[in-house]
Amino acid sequence: MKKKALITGVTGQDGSYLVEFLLEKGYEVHGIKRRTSLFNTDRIDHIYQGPHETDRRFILHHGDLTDSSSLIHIIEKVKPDELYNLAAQSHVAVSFEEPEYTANSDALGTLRLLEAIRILGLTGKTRFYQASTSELYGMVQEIPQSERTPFYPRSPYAVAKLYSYWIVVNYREAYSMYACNGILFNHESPRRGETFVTRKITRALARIVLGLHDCLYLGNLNALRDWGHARDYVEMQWLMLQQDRPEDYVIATGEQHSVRDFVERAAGELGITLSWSGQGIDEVGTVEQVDPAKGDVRCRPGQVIVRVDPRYFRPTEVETLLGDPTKAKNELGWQPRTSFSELVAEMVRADLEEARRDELCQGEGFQTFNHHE
Ligand code: NDP
Ligand code: GDR
Repeated sequence: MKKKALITGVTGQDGSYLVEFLLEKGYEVHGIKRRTSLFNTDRIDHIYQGPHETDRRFILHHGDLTDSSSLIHIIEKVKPDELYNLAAQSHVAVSFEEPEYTANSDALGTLRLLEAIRILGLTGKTRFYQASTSELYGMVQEIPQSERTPFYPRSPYAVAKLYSYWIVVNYREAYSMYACNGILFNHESPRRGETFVTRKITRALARIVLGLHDCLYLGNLNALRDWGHARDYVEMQWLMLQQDRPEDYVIATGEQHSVRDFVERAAGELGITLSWSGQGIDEVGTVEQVDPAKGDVRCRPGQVIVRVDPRYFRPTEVETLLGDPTKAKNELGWQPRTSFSELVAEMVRADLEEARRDELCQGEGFQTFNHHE
């Protein structure tokens, strides 16, 4: 019998890599996608199987974390062996603007799924993975952060995720469910949403190099993050559900870089050496040198291509995150495969390709749109 997995957030960055991974492992994969007025399946279109195909192993259902009835119906129909809860309003800055919706989906959504499993009598069958986050550490209490580090959330997003973390622990203890938290540190890829800082940087710089855009506006350049590759991290999500006992694990690289480092590295990939001047909100990044060996770079030395815009500052910031993945290394055999420089290079390559496509379209008289929020 094929194992069945159900993924919430299947249209997101992690969801798309996890589907690929589970299909490769021979699973029948079900995904919950929410209704939107435009298609939201860009990241999974390459593996989509239409309702009229035979032997479908990837099936999508309409549902929403804020709607218990949809969740109960889908879980009853699928009766999954494994349920991965990846859906969330996942943008920290947006959670300050939409705190109630964030709590509804990111906190109560998890409760709804756990209750559905319980109501349907599946506590002994369905293993549950919760997408917990390094944002739980917020104002960090120790460096690096491990499974034993106390939490101090600093955003409505992180507070909602804190509820989910504890309700998973509670259902595990109260009902003997196989339920666990993956406390994942930031992970990125060419499929990262365009408004998270890494993708915003690689996308904007690729366009600046081709002369399609002038300047990249960022918030806190000093924030420190532990960035890994999403493709590596989804494998750990699966492994956490294959153990004898359910436990919570930190997944991180154990290496830290600032937002400024990320900008410099991405610029370097594109053939630009940047220099920084000014302080605080007046800090700017200027093109110092252009490497002709990198091909067609259309910026010139002296051009300011990075500026700080306080609109991207958060009311409460998480200044520094650095994970200690020792437990996952010892118990799950975790070893990140992609280095920081490989991650940046892969993202830059993909965004340069996209920018070139836009350039071609513009050359043919088509309009392209370019949001950098
Ligand atoms: P994305 O933002 O790329 O994807 C989020 C997914 O959730 C999308 O499929 C989105 O649908 C869906 N979604 C949002 N709201 C609802 C809702 N109310 N009902 C149903 N589906 C909904 O996130 P990532 O893939 O990057 O992250 C996956 C999970 O891991 C998230 O829970 C995130 O909070 C958490 N996390 C992420 C980390 C990271 O660095 N990426 C680190 C630690 C935790 P749509 O496509 O329609 O928007
Ligand atoms: P984060 O990711 O908040 O860590 O949450 P994000 O990429 O949004 O921010 C990382 C850091 O960069 C700083 N920053 C900016 N951020 C954005 N988005 N835009 C900017 O212009 C900008 N300038 C500076 C931020 O202030 C922050 O310090 C991500 C999400 O995927 C969460 O869902 C997940 O839980 C955590 O990672 C781990």
